[in-house]
Amino acid sequence: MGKKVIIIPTYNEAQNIASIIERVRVYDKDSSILVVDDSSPDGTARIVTGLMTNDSKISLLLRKGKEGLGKAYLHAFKEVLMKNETEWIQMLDADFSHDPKYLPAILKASNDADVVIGSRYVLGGGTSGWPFWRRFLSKFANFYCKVITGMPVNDATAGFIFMRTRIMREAGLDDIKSRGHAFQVELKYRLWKKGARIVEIPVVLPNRHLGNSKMSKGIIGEAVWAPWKMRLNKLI
Ligand SMILES: Nc1nc2c(ncn2[C@@H]2O[C@H](COP(=O)(O)OP(=O)(O)OP(=O)(O)O)[C@@H](O)[C@H]2O)c(=O)[nH]1
Ligand SMILES: [Mg+2]
Repeated sequence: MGKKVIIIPTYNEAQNIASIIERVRVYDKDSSILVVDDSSPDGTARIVTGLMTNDSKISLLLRKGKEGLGKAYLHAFKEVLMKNETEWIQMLDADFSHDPKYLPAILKASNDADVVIGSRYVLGGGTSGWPFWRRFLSKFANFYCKVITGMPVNDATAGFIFMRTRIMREAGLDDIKSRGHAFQVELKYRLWKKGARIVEIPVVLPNRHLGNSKMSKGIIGEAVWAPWKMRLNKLI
């Protein structure tokens, strides 16, 4: 297998970033790790710079200010794809929702796939410690997405994704305008439309360990409209 890069977007994850990277290294010793930080006021980037002195495969993409998860990822994708040496990209949240213990299973599943999703909504997957409203919202959003887009993915809003860069290059990802959960849907949708073989493996997502949620009414509203926008823009 060629080179892999694990991208970790951060906004105010000073309490999590060192320990999540440490846990990634338990399961994956060789991948590069790229932290994309939107100039978190809590000094997340400073911690990453410190970690870089001991692990030469860690790097930091420091952005000017908070622009949302989607923009941060697109910026990071661009940097990685530009260099043309990476075969796979893994997306991973800093807040311990995406447990690195699943990385070996994801890698195994990638043999016959272009996209591997760590999925809550396949047999054996789920959430733990999520409040009722959050579980409801997530399940509803995924059902809704599947019906409107016709994409055969059970967890379209998942952010725990492993993708082949070859197919990412073809998918016109720079045109994605969505920023929050809708970003995750549109990303998968564009890859699927380019013929990506998508595999879902079960993962259990706990609620974030420490720090504050960035979930907002705006992000939910955007997710409600996103599948329709995709349809109107003739993406569907
Ligand atoms: N660079 C960057 N990272 C972000 C931004 N918003 C969120 N993130 C990071 O993206 C990941 C997912 O964001 P979360 O805040 O956990 O969003 P969520 O999982 O929907 O909600 P909670 O787990 O309830 O907080 C985390 O690692 C965040 O630090 C942003 O605007 N810029
Ligand atoms: Mg989270």
